Amino acid sequence: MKSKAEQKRMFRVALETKVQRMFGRSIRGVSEDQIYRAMSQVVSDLVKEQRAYSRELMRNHQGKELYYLSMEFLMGRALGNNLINLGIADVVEEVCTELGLELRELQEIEPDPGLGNGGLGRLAACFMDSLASLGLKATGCGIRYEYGLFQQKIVDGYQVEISDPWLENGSNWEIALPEETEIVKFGGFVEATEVDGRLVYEHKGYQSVRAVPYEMPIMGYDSEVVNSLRLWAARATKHLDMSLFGQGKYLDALEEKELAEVISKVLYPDDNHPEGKALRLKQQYFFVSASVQSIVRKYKKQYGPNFSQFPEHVVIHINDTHPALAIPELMRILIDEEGLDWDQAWTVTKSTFAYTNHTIMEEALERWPEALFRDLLPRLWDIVYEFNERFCASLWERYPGDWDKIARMSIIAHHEVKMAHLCIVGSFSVNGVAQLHSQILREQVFAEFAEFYPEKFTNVTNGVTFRRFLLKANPGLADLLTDRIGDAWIKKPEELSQFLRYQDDQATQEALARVRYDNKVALAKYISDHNHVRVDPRSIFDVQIKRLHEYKRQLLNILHVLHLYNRLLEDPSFDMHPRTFIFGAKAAPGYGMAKLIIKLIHDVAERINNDRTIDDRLKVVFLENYRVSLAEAIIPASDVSEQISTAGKEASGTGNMKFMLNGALTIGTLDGANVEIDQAVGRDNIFIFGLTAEETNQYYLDGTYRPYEVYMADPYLKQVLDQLVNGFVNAQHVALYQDLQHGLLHGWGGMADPYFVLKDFASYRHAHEKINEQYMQPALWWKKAIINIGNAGYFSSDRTIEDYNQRIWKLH
Ligand code: 26W
Repeated sequence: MKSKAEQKRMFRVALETKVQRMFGRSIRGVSEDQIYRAMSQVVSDLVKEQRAYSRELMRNHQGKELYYLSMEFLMGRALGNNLINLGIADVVEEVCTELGLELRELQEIEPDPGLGNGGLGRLAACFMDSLASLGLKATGCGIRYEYGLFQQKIVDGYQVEISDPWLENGSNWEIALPEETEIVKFGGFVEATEVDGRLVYEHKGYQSVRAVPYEMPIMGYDSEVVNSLRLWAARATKHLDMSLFGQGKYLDALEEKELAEVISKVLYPDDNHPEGKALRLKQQYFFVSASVQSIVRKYKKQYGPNFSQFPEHVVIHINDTHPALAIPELMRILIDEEGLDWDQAWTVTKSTFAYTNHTIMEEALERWPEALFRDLLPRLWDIVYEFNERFCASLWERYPGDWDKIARMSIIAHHEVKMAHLCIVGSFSVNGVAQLHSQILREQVFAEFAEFYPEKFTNVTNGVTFRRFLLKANPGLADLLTDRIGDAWIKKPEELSQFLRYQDDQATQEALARVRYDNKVALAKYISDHNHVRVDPRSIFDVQIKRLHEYKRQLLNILHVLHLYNRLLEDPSFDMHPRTFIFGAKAAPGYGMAKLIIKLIHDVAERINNDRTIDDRLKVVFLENYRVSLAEAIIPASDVSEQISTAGKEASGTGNMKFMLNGALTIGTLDGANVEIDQAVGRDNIFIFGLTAEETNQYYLDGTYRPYEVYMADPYLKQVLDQLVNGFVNAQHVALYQDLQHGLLHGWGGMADPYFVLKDFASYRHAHEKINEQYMQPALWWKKAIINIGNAGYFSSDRTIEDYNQRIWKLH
């Protein structure tokens, strides 16, 4: 181990040399952007050295390996994380200071790769961190989108989407591996011929696309294992180009190239709502086919062509149904290319895949039209068809004559392929992401499958990485924890419970309050710079950051804010600690209601923030372009975490865990992982309100919910709903929220207020009154904050990965 002084000297020399070699100038003559580029190169060189070392160690590794297939990996910025994992964060910080630079500012230069929409993509990224930190061999497989999730601009209160060319200036964090290119085939037709008494299938007339892998090394914390995130980029096949060129069809060749490369061009910006477009299906098959081909290739190289051992060396995890085509793709390769018969291939396949479901929202369950599927993937269609025939036959044996049941469970029905059914039948394990969610899967959404395959169904509660969301995002709190309980918590999350000893210790409470205050000052500055609104760091920072979706109920939050404003205006004796409500959310570009709610938040903010009569006691801030790096800045500065989805709808939530870990108190429904947070901290340390999942489900079944009656019976609620349409929130455009209000009160043909905003309003209001009272008692509030931090250990993704490994993957 080198001394710190020596490490500093070496890093400084490496950086100065890199600047000279990249830009032909000395470090004094280059811009901050150039220094960032040089520094990321130096750091990525160190990471790659570690990776080479790790690969040497692993060369003769015979154990099982995990492949985590996901259409989304929302990694966030790499520089800071890698500095922490290399153990040189403070060395580099000091070198920067010597050079008159701010490391924090340099980090801000890195584009935040937004290769995901929300929770599902961020979970995959947390898993990559934990897998490497726990020393488990794993590869993430996904798509190298040229454009990540759109960047959000707010113009006159409306969301405007701007493209996100995150690779524009190149990335130092990836390694191109063109020599490991795979070919993916689309379209065409299948010819079956008999050879030596057995059918041989040949795929003809297809178009092929090259899949080129780019690997991002994933370092763990204090671990020798460096894993990879393998992202596939689509490229035109060369020979096709050349033949057209030869015929003088220059433009046709270019068009061909564009058509191929469009596959990995852009991430679909829909969360919980599938786009039934051919391009999306192409994306799915593209990355899945390339991944499975390369997995099989690597297996054969290491273990030879005997596939009976395949499941002992390989487990493939399917992150929601998006990579489901991996199942028939493995069948195809084993049968068509490796010469196995159906039964042999099926024995291997059904022991290889595990599937996680991430949502019960009906509209999010993927289904592909038969015609589209068949035309684009003719060989896979045959396989899925056969697969379904055999599955239905086994259902028939178990439920003879029950045609309705068989039709409901069938993989292909009404000319659609149901991807969730394909996953359940083709995997050895199916799991939900929180206790309640897994229970709903077993008892409702997939009840008939759980009866047929009881042994497949299980739960693994989500978790988050403490390295990024505490150590990196909140160094003040990390230092305080380490000072009190040592630093074992960084690798052993259960150690956080030691902090519970300090719950009544005044000095610790005050230290925690100071850390929070400093973080709030920093966020207040960000808000002042970006929103031109002054917020008081002594006010309660009450935060809701997540995708905008009706079921997540940002609407409930903003209606309640409007209610507080009414109280401040009308009741001079209304006793309220000053509050700052902070929102961050992107809406899917095609989701009109979500976009209208963003506009509503801005209209309410405009009115409240400009009202001098309320003495700055209430502020509303919408932070533009919510993304991972912004989450890292907001969460450590939050006092209250809003987790207020309609009970039964949020599969888990992971933001809730990040806030708890940083000592914010949750106001939430008994939904998703909130249920388990409630169990962990106890009802005194969380603000629970609203209908339960059982109650909302009962209403859905019996149809007795009457929001209009709730509205008529609650004058506070009636007031805010009336203000939506009487010009109070937007005097210029009085009709803007008429449809929204009508939908809540009467519905639009379907159910009125299907997310129970009105029904839960009163109990939400009361929960907020409790927050107000308790915040004004610091000894009580900070004790609760410590109890939240001390009980957060269970919600580490290290624990989640250990659960997956014990119950499902069985990696050695
Ligand atoms: C194809 C359209 C589409 C896109 C994304 C359908 C469904 C999705 C995801 C399943 C949505 C998602 O991100 N789900 C979230 O997953 C998190 C990680 O498990 C959970 O914490 C969230 O509750 C869940 O909404």
